[in-house]
Amino acid sequence: MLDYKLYYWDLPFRGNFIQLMLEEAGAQYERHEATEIYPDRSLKLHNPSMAPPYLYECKSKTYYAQMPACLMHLGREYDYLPKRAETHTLALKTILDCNDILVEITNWNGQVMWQKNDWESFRHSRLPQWMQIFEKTGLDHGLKGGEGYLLGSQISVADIATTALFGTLVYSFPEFEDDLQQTAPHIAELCQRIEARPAIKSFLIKQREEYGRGYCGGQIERSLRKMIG
Ligand SMILES: N[C@@H](CCC(=O)N[C@@H](CS)C(=O)NCC(=O)O)C(=O)O
Repeated sequence: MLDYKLYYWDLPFRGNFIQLMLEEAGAQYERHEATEIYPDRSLKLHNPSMAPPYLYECKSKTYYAQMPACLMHLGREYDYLPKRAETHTLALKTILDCNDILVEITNWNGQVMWQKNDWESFRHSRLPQWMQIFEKTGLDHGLKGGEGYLLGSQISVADIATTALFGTLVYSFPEFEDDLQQTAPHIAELCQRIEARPAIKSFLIKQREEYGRGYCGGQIERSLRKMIG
């Protein structure tokens, strides 16, 4: 029986946060084209939303949107939320941090194309600062070489989100591999460890055959590639 339908574009970007969680949890799901909902049906849904990803839960016949809300929902459904108040709140904070980074790296969701000076300042100042935040968070909660997770001894949605962010970034733009390794070595290792989990690994192999190194698509991906290249 089908558990979920995910409506998103043929790209990893925000969709992978949800897809990695669904794969990790062993959920039965289908991926649908975002255009089946967006833009014409968005406002007609019960629980309307502005933009993909949309997640349809079959058992409750409910649509959800906003990537962090979808991921928190799946975290609750599949028991991937930390139990303590601090780490539970930090799980949401981590997903929101990831979503902020997606907004920043795409220059406010592609509203403006990157200019060299702004890009250099983002890549060499702001992005490393974000990486340090993740590294320090992991170290504060017991992440060590080869063991532990971002928020403690158990895997949570925060690890899925961190991997969907940095794992995808490094795969789509191998130029970032050294940046992450130098600035946040424990996060680099964590992403590799999460990507090696059996369900996630086989999903990523298939996805990467299909999409290659595609990231967020459109003019903004071309602008990003121009800056990095
Ligand atoms: N805050 C939303 C952002 C949604 C968003 O920007 N979606 C992109 C794809 S990743 C889109 O298709 N946007 C079209 C639009 O905003 O009209 C979320 O986290 O889900």
